[in-house]
Amino acid sequence: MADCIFCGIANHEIPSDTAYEDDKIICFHDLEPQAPVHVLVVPKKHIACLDDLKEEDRGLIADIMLKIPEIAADLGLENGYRVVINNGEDAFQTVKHLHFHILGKRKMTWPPG
Ligand code: D5M
Repeated sequence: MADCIFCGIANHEIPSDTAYEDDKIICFHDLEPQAPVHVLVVPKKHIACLDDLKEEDRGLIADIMLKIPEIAADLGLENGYRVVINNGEDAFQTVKHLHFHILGKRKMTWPPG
């Protein structure tokens, strides 16, 4: 989608520090890391947020969920990690292209801010 930063990264028009990539998914290090390890797992298909998911996206979302532990293991997150989706305005979603944050290598707190 034009003017979408994450579509630009997925299309290799915008550079990123890529940690993993396949034909459907790209994972890259966050520009504003909130933990010693902070990557974003992004479907290459433009989906703005969870509310826009369609039945046809079921396999894609399953692929992402199954890929996350593999990426976490590759990043050395053997002590655990947090996976976050900021969905919509109240959740402070700033990039309107669905993405899964993986944060690790520090103790997390609960509840989140
Ligand atoms: O999180 C959006 C996240 O995206 C936020 O942590 C900054 C990150 N970001 C924004 N632009 C880039 C680029 N170009 N590379 C890497 N990371 C980026 P949200 O859940 O929408 O608040």
